Amino acid sequence: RPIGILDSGVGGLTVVKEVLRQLPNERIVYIGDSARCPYGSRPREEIVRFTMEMVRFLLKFDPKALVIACNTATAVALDAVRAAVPVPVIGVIDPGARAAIRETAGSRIGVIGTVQTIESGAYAAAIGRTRPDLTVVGIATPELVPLIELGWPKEAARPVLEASLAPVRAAAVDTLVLGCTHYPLIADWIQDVLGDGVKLISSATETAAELAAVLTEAGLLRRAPEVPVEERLLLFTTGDVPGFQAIAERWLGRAVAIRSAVLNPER
Ligand code: DGN
Repeated sequence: RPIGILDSGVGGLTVVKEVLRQLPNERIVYIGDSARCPYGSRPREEIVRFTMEMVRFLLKFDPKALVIACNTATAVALDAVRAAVPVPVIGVIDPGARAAIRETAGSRIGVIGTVQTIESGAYAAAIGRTRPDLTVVGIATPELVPLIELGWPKEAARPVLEASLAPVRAAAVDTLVLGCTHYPLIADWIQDVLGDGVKLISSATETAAELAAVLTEAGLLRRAPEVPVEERLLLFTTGDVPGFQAIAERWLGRAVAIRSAVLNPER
């Protein structure tokens, strides 16, 4: 049985890459809802509905676990998904919060993400549960998702990045959580703008580690010999296939086939 992974678009590929690396025997089915991306500024009810449509799509592959590789969907819909499916469901916010706590050297952690992720206060809550002494500064940077989805070149993106990240600079944080799974795709551009004094945190590594722990605990880890990536990775998008493929191949560093998916509200 595969692991089902979902995102509003290409961002969850940052988690896919880590799962491929940490769990080399597992099969993955991925769906990115690029046709309706970004989710981050949509009403909560709509995010839950769209997320459940992706969950139903993935359930047809009989997954043994689901990963919500989208901060927005994790912040808004994690509980609804957990209540609806009979398999373990892993989100990206608790793993990202843990990584930030481990890495921070000072007392101020920044989080950038979509409007819904920041407004939900989910990172502040997750960090505050173990480290109430830390200050968490949340800054919504929704402008970054469309430029990543559309594969903008660095020169065009630079002025947008400068403007979006100005409040992060002003907040004087030593650690910054990339609280949107799209952002690691441009982590080096973000680091360029902020300088080396700010440590960037992606939840992908920690999320894959949590998935490994959950599967091990449940006795569901696949022990079979390693399978070539082409045979264990099934990627679907609801949007433009060539655009998705270009980003996927650049990020995963290999040729991949992309399939087109239609999400149905009923089934
Ligand atoms: N990749 C998604 C996230 O982590 O929040 C969001 C992108 C979006 O839909 N705006």
